[in-house]
Amino acid sequence: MSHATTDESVRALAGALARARHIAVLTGAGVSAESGIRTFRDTMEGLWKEFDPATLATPRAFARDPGTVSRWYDHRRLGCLAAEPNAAHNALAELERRTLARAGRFTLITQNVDRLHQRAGSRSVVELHGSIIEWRCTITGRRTTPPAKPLPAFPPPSPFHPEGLLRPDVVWFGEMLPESAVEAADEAARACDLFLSIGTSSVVYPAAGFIELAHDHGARVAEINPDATPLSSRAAWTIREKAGVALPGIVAAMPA
Ligand code: BV8
Repeated sequence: MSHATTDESVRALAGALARARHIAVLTGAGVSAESGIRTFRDTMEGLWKEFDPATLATPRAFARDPGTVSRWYDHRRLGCLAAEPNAAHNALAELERRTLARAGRFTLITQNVDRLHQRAGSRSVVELHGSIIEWRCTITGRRTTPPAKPLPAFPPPSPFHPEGLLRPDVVWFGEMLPESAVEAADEAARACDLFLSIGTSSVVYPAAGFIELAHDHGARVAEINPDATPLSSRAAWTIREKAGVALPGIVAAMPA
């Protein structure tokens, strides 16, 4: 991997993006950081200092203390609803439009649960870890989109079943990912010729595995992240920049 300067990497990546047959993107919490949504790293250092993962983002935690867990998730849900897509989300939506306009393929795979990609206009969003904006009944599995105000009670009773509760429609640690999302991500990682890994610490699986899968199937990988990750070595380009700075610059550097 060359130690090109950021400008050289941005120009080279912009050229590759303009020519790619199929672009796949994996985003993590770093893409929403500039919208004011704390990343898992921050949240972990923050909230997880008092709590460990097992007390917040697992089915066992919810079963043991549904009030605390649903209160935390409702707090985060309201934060996501109050946030706005940032320049990174908008640049990815623009990149998708340009790729489709030249009959290329574009797949946006996200680990984020905040739905900001969709609000920025991205069309092909594969949500590996579900969505915090929707909640579902613990008995019937039926979904609802609560209004943009605090839930009325904790834990929230389900409107669909007398013994049910509402839980966030996210994938907790230890839970399977939605099969359709895994299939779509797997197909895109195998088929793409260019894979962008943006704003993820690349430690959670199977999500991070799609970076390796794309690389092993001959795609060129670009990593856009201020910090290195355990998968940085797979990247042909590493752009050590914030996503909200790097992505608009890359789109602007693309040949018209
Ligand atoms: C599964 C939704 C299989 C919920 C999330 C041991 C015990 C138990 C499980 C495991 C284990 N070992 C491995 C596992 C599997 C486990 C796992 O991978 N654990 C890790 C911690 C080791 N995975 C699972 O459990 C998955 N399920 O494997 O099931 C199974 C099940 C049943 C039976 C048989 C098999 C489910 C994982 C999904 C968990 N849910 N989110 C919620 O939101 O509360 S994970 C959550 O954290 C995110 O979605 C994301 O995936 C993950 C990491 O977060 P990131 O997005 O990467 O963000 P992070 O904060 O970590 O990093 C931010 C990055 O951005 C940093 O690199 C930073 O430098 C950068 N950054 C910061 N600012 C910017 C920036 N970049 C750009 N611009 C900026 N401005």
